[in-house]
Amino acid sequence: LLSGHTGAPGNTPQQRECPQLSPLLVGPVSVRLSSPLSLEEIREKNPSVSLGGRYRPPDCEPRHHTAIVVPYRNRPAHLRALLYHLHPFLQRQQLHYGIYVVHQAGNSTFNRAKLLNVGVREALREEEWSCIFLHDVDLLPENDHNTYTCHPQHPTHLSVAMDKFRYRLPYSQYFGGVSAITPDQYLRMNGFPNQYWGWGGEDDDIAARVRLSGMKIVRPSVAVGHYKMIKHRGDKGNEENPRRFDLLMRTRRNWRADGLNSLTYELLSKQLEPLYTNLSVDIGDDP
Ligand code: UDH
Ligand code: NGS
Repeated sequence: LLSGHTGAPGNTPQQRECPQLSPLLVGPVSVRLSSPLSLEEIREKNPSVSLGGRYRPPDCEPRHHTAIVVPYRNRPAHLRALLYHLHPFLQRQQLHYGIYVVHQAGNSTFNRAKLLNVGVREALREEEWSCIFLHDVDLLPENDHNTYTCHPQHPTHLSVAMDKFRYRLPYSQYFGGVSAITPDQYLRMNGFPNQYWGWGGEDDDIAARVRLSGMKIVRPSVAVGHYKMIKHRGDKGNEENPRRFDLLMRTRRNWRADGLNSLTYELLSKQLEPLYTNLSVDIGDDP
């Protein structure tokens, strides 16, 4: 009786699948680098977003289930700008999505890749996301044809044309900013390194893992992959990591041993905020 019925009881039975190309897309948009609104006002502008920053298109069955994972500490104004911009952007793409902010608790040296590992694991604990986005808090997509979905075989790098790099790749293997993987791809590359404390190199390590595990990086066109970065200074607690070059020379030897299979952390809290899920986590410190 229930087979084939995907909606919850009481919903209109058996909705039509969303179209391949959303009719709501507008193409290039101009982006505000700071949100004029408070979190409360952003919430009021996004009445269809449910607790924890989740959303499903109201009148079609979504083809894609995307979790956005944001590594985070002490950037409240950037987070507001991102939420202000990203919620409507993702809704225009007719995705089922959720936004997870992974907050590094305490004052230990920042570790972006380890926070991303935590975010992926915790997001997958909650829902069967088909695609996971790794999203810096200060990057705002400028064209909604840059779809927040995954390639079935290969990890995707989305932020191919950032304003600060004069709208092109800074170097051909660049994988920083915004990228995306499926759960299978994530397992295959043993996740991300846990050992990059401080700024730099972790994104290059992740790109190397993609190749070492037999995959390649796919990208949208430069015309569509435009991002604005909110300008800021280097963060306290995220100084340049002097060990990054040594670590990068060892990726080939280390990637099978350091990653998802060696990840340890303590989840301090999980808060379902109106516009995002806040994971506060103790990831330890640079040994
Ligand atoms: N992040 C935080 N808080 C921090 C540090 C980093 O939230 O204190 C997150 C945030 O999502 C950010 C991402 O980690 O977008 C990457 O941070 P980043 O400082 O490596 O990169 P970003 O592109 O800045 O924001 C680069 C300018 C600093 C370069 C200095 C080294 N020469
Ligand atoms: C490379 C870094 C990457 C960084 C990229 C862009 O040199 O982590 O620059 O940096 N790799 C190493 O340091 C080994 S940016 O211009 O955004 O500051 O993402």
